[in-house]
Amino acid sequence: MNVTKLFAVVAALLPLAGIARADEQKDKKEMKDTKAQMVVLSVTEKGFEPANVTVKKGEPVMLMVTRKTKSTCAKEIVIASEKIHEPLPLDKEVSITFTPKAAGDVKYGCGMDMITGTIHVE
Ligand SMILES: [Cu+2]
Repeated sequence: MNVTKLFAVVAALLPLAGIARADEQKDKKEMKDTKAQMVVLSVTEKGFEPANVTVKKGEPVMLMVTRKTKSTCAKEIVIASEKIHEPLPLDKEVSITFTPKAAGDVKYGCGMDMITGTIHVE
């Protein structure tokens, strides 16, 4: 087989293999391209961890939240000021994005606001 033909076959197959992953990673890549601030949060028996994080205003924030325990009422995350209300399925990473517009504290919590955390925006 000549080299040109082999290259053509490989080039034709590569995108097919990449489609599923590309879709999955598209969001993360877009966020990276726009200088997203990635914040990794877990829900454990102790609550949201870390409960306090700091981000910069005016730049997109991507929260990657994974609930790691059944023993919690935080089966969802509510960020009232950003009108965000996301279910947190067990052991599944959920990504939430928003752009904090002003400096200050963005509070979030479980659906009943019993287990809480704070995103400091500066
Ligand atoms: Cu709760």
